[in-house]
Amino acid sequence: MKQLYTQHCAECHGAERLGGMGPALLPGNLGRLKMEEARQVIAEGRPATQMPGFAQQLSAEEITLLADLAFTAPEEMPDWTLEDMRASQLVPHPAGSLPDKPAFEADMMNLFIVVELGDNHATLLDGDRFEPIHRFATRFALHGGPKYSADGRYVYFASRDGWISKFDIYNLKTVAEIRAGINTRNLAVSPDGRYVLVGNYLPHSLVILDGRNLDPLQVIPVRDEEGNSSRVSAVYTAPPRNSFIAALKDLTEVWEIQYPQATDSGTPEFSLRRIRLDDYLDDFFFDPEYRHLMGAARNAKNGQVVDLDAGRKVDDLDLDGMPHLGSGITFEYEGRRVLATPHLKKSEVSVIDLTTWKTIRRIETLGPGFFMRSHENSPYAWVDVFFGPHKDAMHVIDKRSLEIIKTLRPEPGRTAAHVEFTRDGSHALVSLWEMDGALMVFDAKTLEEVKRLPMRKPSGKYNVWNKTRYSEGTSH
Ligand code: DHE
Repeated sequence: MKQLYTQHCAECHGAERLGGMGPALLPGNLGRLKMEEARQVIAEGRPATQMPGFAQQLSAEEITLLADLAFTAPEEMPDWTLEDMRASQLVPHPAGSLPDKPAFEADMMNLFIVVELGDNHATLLDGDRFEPIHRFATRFALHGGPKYSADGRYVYFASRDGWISKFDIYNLKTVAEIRAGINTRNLAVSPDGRYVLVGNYLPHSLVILDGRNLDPLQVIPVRDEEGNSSRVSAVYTAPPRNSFIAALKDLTEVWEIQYPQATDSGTPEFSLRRIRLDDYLDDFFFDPEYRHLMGAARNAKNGQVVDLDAGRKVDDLDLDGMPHLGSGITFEYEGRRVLATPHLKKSEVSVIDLTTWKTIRRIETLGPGFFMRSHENSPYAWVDVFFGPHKDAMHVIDKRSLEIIKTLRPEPGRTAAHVEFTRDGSHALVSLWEMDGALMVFDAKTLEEVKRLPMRKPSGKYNVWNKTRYSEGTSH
């Protein structure tokens, strides 16, 4: 098998499967690619990429062997050092070299980035007219929400392969890129744009980049005091705390990484604070003050609430259905603030009181969901049904009654998923999550579809205003 790989694949995917011109062929790097799809890609190639088909050269058995390899973990944990990162770095437009004015006219705060997973592109969309402004190539298999700089000028993307890209929206150009890991979870950007934190599965590390040209500043190996290492589940920025928070998959700790203040000079010093817990805290949400984390471990029965100031767990949480991070929203319900989240393994939306930490409602859905969204100006929250026979359904929940008031089926039989509102909350944008899919625009009051733009498997979409203002109805 090794010989087959070396002969046919290594030139583009790297001798150790860590990637090169083509993506890394390691478990986890290939997104939701299934075994059967992997076989098909090897046999027939991947349209719109350099990946050729090998059906003429390889037998079905050999194709299966190679596909198997892509789902097999490497024997030794590969490393990815600061030197490797530096060698990968591309800075076609160094900070300060491009005009500080937008090259086009639009409400710069009502733009959307729409990620099109189908052919690894992103579309910049005018959120007033619902017209594309620009479409550009991204790295393979982006995952997690792209993050904006506070002024909305730059957007940072992370790919599962570890590529971090910085795109200048004013000038419609990718200005810097670096490979910060071999298998990356996501990134976070400090509100002042000075630092980018990247969380990796492979190697077990956190990487701090300079926000300007993505120069790598520091690698933090993720280990406990006994030397046990861990994958990073996700990293987030916590603006009021001047820190990043990292969720760890294999250690019962949460990490807070404090960055230096803007007035500091010289080499920046990042301090690491370990919050030790009794159980794993894989996925979590912040409360609006960024004081508490609420999370569930992937295998645990109960979630836990962690007080970041006190540095300890303060309560248990009835959260057992595996929420997908980035899907929780908060809103006022009967005078109290609640959190609502769908689950990847349960057909329900949980609504949790953020004062008592009790689950106050379980809203039954037609299947497990991935993404939930709302907006301050809308009485409704939208949640998809990503899995199962009802993947074409999108529930609309009234935030005042916590009842599903309508179930939309924009294209029967085809996946409808991931919602994001316009800046003013007047419209909700939904993905028809298919190769020959579309971005569907709904009037958020009448719930009628008003426009459809063809797109290649559009996944997440991100409104500049809602993201940079930390709207309560969207992911941060
Ligand atoms: Fe995601 C966000 C974890 C599978 C699409 N996903 C996130 C975040 C985490 C996460 C921690 C928040 C990071 C952020 O936004 O910065 N996702 C996981 C998993 O652990 C899981 C279940 C397994 C895995 O393979 O990683 C998983 N996610 C998926 C998918 O299969 C999806 C549907 C398709 C894909 O891209 O691979 C998917 N995840 C997304 C998207 C976001 C995301 C589109 C950003 C949501 C947002 O609106 O902010």
